[in-house]
Amino acid sequence: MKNTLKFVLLASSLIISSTSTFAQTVAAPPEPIMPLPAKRHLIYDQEEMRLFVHFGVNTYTDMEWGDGTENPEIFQPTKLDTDQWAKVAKETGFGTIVLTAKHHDGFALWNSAYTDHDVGSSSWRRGRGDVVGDLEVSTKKYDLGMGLYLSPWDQNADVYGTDAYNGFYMGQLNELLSNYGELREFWFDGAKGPNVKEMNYKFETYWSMIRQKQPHAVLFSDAGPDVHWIGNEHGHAKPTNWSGYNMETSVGGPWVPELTYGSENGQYWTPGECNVSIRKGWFNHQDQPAKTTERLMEIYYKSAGRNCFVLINVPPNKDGLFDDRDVTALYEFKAARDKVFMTNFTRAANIYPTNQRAGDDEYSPNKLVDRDRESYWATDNGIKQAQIVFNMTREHEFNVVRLSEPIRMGQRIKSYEVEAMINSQWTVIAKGTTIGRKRLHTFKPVTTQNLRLRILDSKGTILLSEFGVHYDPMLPANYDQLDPDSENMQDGETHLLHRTTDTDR
Ligand code: FUL
Repeated sequence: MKNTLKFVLLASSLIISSTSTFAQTVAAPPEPIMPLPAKRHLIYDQEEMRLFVHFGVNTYTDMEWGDGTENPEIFQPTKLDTDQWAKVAKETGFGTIVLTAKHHDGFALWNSAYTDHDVGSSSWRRGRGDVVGDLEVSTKKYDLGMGLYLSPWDQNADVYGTDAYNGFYMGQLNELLSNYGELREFWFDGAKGPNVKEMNYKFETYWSMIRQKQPHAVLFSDAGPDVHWIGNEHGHAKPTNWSGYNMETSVGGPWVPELTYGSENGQYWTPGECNVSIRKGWFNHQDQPAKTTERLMEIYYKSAGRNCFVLINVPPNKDGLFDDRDVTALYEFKAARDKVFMTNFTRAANIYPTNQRAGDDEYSPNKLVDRDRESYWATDNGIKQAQIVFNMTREHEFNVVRLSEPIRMGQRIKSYEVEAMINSQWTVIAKGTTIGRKRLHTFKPVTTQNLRLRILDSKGTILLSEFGVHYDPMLPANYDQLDPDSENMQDGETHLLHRTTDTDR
């Protein structure tokens, strides 16, 4: 109430004191809507994509899951060059590298005081090798973040299955949290083989420990608390995807709708992360090719383009290097993204909204095309339906629409349609139920000069930060049929959770 009054007074004093030529209205800023992201989420939001690296004894046994009986001596990455990983990651658009410091076999890629199943027990670098330490230096050199995966399931630890394992796990966690600088992500994998001892993990305590030491690390698991698994390993989210979450599942727990769709009324800000490997497996197997640029673009549209963070895995080979095939695929994928998103045909359009917050320039619809995701167009309080017409300077052909909400103010838009003027008729070319950090729609190419965005429902006052249309020359006409998780599938068909196991090798 006080604020409103203050802004009314401010606005009228500006009008009164201004000379008649510049009457500028100043609107009270819109209120954020709960829940809101933390700074660690906003860091990930800036990056959008992170690079996953699966490396360990499986690289040498050609397995996907080891069993903890491996001889550490087999680990011999004689040409290990984490600078190569970091350079490629930086140049191809990734913000952080997340390394499997320990996979399910329990082999530690740093010299851990809690186990002999580690790099310290290999003759590689005379037992002084430290892959985590090398990666810390390289990520700093290339101005990247670092994240770590510490598998809860450990097939080597004798104490696994007893409460003592919680102490063991936290001991290892503490080594990683204390000795390798700032971390941006911690990955808690829910996988566990069949017929394995029951284990009562103390996840809440692990998470408290990370909060104390690494407040900027997002914590990933099926249940969040910061980022949650999207429920498949194809790198595909569903078109409806809220960042709100109530953590209705547990780590390694059963499928619940929330895992896939989030919750419109979720209490916590816990967006989905889509994880996928550039190859079939997570670890390097020489016979597996890298995914094509078309496949990687499809993944991008269905992950980053559906309000998800993206984690793409690249598996180093036995030498400790990324294979040329994967490196080439990453550069081609980057070039394809740049080509599509470099040109936004609405950039120079004349834009006419049905409502602009108190007529204030701060909330002008031109903010939609300024390439700044911080600035946004806003309506007056309580407006939940609005339209914007974009008159482009000439006709353009395009097949991608891009929208973003300013998510530091919460996620709010519930229903919208994008229309193109075709043969003098407004024709719907895309529609959606959520936007969030980024929403990309793909469709058969359309040629028009005039577009209309209709926001049909929102949880609160409308705020939108980006709107663009683009042309992707590689987009296949039958795009949706290529997607096993497309919106055309019945929900029930996608409810069986599947994690990669060794039988997928
Ligand atoms: C799964 C694991 O079982 C795979 O080995 C891999 O680490 C993948 C990212 O998560 O749950």
